[in-house]
Amino acid sequence: MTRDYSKFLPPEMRRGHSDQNDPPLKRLGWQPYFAQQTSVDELADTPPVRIVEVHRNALHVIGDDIDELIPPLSDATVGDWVLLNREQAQTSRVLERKSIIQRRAPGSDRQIQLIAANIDTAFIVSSFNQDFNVARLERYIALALDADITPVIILTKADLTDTPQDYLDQARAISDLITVVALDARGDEPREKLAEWCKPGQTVAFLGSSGVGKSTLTNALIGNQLIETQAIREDDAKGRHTTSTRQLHGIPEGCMVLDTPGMRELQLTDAISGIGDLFSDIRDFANQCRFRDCQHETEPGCAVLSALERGDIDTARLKRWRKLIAEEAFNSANLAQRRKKDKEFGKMIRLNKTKKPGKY
Ligand SMILES: Nc1nc2c(ncn2[C@@H]2O[C@H](COP(=O)(O)OP(=O)(O)OP(=O)(O)O)[C@@H](O)[C@H]2O)c(=O)[nH]1
Ligand SMILES: [Mg+2]
Ligand SMILES: [Zn+2]
Repeated sequence: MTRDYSKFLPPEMRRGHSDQNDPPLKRLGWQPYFAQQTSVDELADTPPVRIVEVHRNALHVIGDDIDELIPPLSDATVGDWVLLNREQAQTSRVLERKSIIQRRAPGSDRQIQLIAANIDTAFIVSSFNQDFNVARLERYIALALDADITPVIILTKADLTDTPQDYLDQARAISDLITVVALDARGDEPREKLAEWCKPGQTVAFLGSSGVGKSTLTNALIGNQLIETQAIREDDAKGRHTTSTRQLHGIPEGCMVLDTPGMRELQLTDAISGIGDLFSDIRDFANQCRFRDCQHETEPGCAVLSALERGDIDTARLKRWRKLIAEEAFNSANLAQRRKKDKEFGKMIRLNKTKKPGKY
């Protein structure tokens, strides 16, 4: 059967078809950004499918009336949109990403790990307990901002604390631009409080340490207890790394939700603009330093040190900024070195495909 995909195209590309409310592809997160990369004919030949999970030897893809496993595609990750070639699945085209979340993988090999593609909102989850850590929240936020993804801070286990205000004040002080939501992840609260971001056609992801309630939140949005959750350790409030795969789930609202495994470590790489956006006040001072390569340590004419002396920058915040900048520079330099080496050996640089053009 030949399907009519033109209803998924932006209005100017449609061939006189009327709109339908939340067509299946829209519920999977299909947006004009993807439609504009293709044509009605191409869509008819190679239907769009979304990667909802990456298995060791296969990709689980879902589309309009499609739900199957296909062979792996190089560099494709969960959240990617693929134009599925049914005769030769390996030649299927991965559409250009609207956003990509990536980190430097833990361990010594410094590989880039793709976490998810085409996420609109990153719910950065922590709890009203020992997990709460401003520096860690800032890392996730910088990562999201760098990828042009809206970060939202979610603090779970509001039902278990008697002293929410201190945590809330700290979370709100991170940035005026970022919303902080406090809730009990179980029950109806997530659905009500996260509705603003979970609209039809949107894709949201839960990120954060193990045990903060990412799967509990996903279950709350799905409306059942599909995903396994597990109590945290009582002594240090650490989670037990219950979730081990990144999986996209459709929810009744017509939005896609990504549950992710708790990250032990989030190392930033190629995220300088995200760090700058989060610490824009410090960046603005740094731009006024006399020397372009000012390290803001002892240099004359350092606008950052002057601002610190005047009390315009908080010492702890400056320290966190320095640490992130240094780490990012180290990881990115390492990455650049590896890329160069790869090039010398004439290898394909697989990473190039993962970023939007013009972002290097
Ligand atoms: N009381 C209460 N318990 C919660 C809340 N959110 C999560 N929990 C509990 O915390 C434990 C850990 O929740 P999970 O949803 O498994 O945490 P996770 O972030 O998915 O953890 P990983 O899969 O290990 O990364 C479970 O026992 C949940 O029931 C909350 O808001 N209030
Ligand atoms: Mg989980
Ligand atoms: Zn300086």
